[in-house]
Amino acid sequence: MYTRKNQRNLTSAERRRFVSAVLALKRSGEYDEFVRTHIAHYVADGEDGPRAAHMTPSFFPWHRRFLLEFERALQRVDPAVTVPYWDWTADNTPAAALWSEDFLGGTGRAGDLKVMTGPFAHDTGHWTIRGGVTDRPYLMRDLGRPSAPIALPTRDELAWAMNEPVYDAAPWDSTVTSGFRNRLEGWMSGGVERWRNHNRVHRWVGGQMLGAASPSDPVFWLHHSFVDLLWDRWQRMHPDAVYLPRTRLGRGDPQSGRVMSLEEPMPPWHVKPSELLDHRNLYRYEV
Ligand SMILES: [Cu+2]
Repeated sequence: MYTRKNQRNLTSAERRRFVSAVLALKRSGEYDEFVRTHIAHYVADGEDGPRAAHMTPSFFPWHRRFLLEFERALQRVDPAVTVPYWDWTADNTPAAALWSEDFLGGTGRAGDLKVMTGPFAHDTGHWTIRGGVTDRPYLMRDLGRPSAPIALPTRDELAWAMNEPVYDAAPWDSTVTSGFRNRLEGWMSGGVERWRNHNRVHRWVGGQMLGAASPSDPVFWLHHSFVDLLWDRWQRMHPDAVYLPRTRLGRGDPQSGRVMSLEEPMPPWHVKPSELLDHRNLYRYEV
């Protein structure tokens, strides 16, 4: 049992140890394996094949397991390290300590968006990006997208997702407008409001966070740690709510075999959503 802390409460020693463990995984090549796994399971609505990770009910359990795998890898380097979370409704500007030089570093420079500060700046020699969706070897960010500013999700926008009492709904993809899952994952149609909550955060950071190679930016883990916390909080707010779909979809359903119901194993770990509904035997969130 261990605790995931709010990143704003980490001591400077805890920050240093988190950063060192991440850099160790990068050196060993394990970090890039995580990026590759995320890319391999990024299957959109319009593509063929099972959709375990995105635009799908198992968005939450898939990422819970993905974070656990990453956290176990970090803990093999340093058993005291856990994945902190970033509450983007509170620490919602590029001036937040999250982006300081001794933690994740800051935004990218004008022009090529190359990150120039902090431990993950390419010029340190410790953070070369491989196998991503762009051929740029350096980490890029565009915090807040100054050329066409967007804001991080507000508490009201988050509440719009959290107050939704039903977990998910047909057609179980990016087009569904009701249900907690897509209101938090954030695929909505139309205009600047198109990206909600989780997706809006990816947009706000910019750079590699925009695409399937998003774990190339270590902030990915802090963002998804908060998303994982929110799933937990939603379950407590709605104690009678259940994961949906409950049972395998019928053969006539266009999503049959493409989305995972409660007892259908998710690639690549062959673990069922039902096995990931509760994390409290493994870790807790500091509140
Ligand atoms: Cu993802």
